[in-house]
Amino acid sequence: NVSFGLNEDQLAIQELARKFTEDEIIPVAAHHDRTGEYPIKLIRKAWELGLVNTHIPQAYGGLGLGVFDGSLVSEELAYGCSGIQTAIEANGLAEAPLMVAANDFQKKKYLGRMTEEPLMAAYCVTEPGAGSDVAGLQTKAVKKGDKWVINGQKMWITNGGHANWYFVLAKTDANARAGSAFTGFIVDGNSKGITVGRKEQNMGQRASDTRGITFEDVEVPEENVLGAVGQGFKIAMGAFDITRPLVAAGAVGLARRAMVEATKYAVDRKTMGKAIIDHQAVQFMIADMAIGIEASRAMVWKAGWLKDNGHRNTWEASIAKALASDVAVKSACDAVQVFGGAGFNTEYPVEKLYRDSKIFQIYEGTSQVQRLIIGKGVVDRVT
Ligand code: CO8
Ligand code: FAD
Repeated sequence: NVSFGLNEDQLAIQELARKFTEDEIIPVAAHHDRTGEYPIKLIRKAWELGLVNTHIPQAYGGLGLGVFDGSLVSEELAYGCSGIQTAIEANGLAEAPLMVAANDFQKKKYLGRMTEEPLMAAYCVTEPGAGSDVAGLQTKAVKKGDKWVINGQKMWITNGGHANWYFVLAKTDANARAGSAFTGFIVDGNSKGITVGRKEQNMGQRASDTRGITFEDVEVPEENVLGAVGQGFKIAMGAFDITRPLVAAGAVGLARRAMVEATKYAVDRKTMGKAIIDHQAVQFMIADMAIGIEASRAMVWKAGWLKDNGHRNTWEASIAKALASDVAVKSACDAVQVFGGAGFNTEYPVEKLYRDSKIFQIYEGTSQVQRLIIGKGVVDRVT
């Protein structure tokens, strides 16, 4: 039952996202990039249209879309601005551990409220001292009476300044191996002892809100433990099986925008008696963008299809993420090249794409981390 043809529902959600991008995101993208203003009005509009929290099951008030369908939305939103897309879709990342491991009570309480009002949530794994090395996290949770007490510092947390609740990964057993040393908690944003840091000034995706978050003796009730004590590392990793294809889809959207902008400019701009698109050296840069976009979208769809059909997709999700990120960075870089001097200038759209693209090789697991997973998967498959 493999098909590359989208059904009517998929075409409809893709069209909805495309129209929202054209009408709402593109006109204000440069403003949010320049000012770093959090796009809260836009997020509310997207929420009303059903473009936020797309994968919350219908039982909890959501649309219940799978990873494949979600990837159609991510690509379209990122075409307009991947910073705004990240702000919108970081909710999906925070919700993913709940999709993996929450019980009915937790889903009703924390996923349900996301569909009742336009709230934000955040996924807190990375720390100042450990990002790639999740096993090296230092945040600790200790059981005291009927409560857990969390202490530690998280860093680079998307939506950190706007979150109604956080998914927090903390160490609960200092002596166990990674797979059983950590526990995942849902932490209410208004809990005593949480300090939200300043909004970080990033190179790109400047509409998105990135912060450090400190947890000092933050009490969390037992009912907010996700899955079982000791299962947190696997829950946090399982969440990436859902979200890495979606982040990759965002990278595809950015690359597609770079290709479209570069093509329009190259058709228009003339040198040495012809449009620069007719210089093969220029046209080949654009051809390479198309190759990368088509190949990475196909890989995103495969990784999403596998997940939606109940198969383990960790390996394919990493391939999609690694490939699409590299394609986005190269396409944006070459788009600047196609624009020449104008590509280096803030009046034209491609310098923003170039700055925005870089983070795709870093967040949700760096390109090196993806290759660790891919390499290990190759060895497992071959030997
Ligand atoms: N599912 C279930 N279990 C898993 C998975 C998985 N996908 N992956 C690993 N495990 C299990 C293993 O089987 C193992 O189990 P056991 O101990 O029983 O054998 C256990 O977990 C430990 O696994 P590893 O031995 O492979 O663990 P390592 O310590 O070697 O670490 C990695 C592996 C791959 C290096 C891991 O630490 C990693 O992925 N690091 C990168 C972290 C990362 O991606 N961070 C991203 C943070 S979020 C972010 O950046 C958000 C950006 C904003 C996005 C907004 C959305 C649009
Ligand atoms: P490090 O892990 O210190 O890596 C530094 C360099 O060493 C990288 O090039 C890396 O690839 C390389 N490296 C490390 N280990 C290895 C190895 N074993 N083999 C080969 N190379 C290696 N985190 C969250 O939890 N939630 C969020 O919402 C979130 N949002 C983010 C938003 C932004 C804008 C940014 C910048 C980061 C965000 N992050 C978030 C954190 C992000 O996931 C980490 O920055 C990323 O995983 C890398 O971790 P690090 O910064 O500690 O780099």
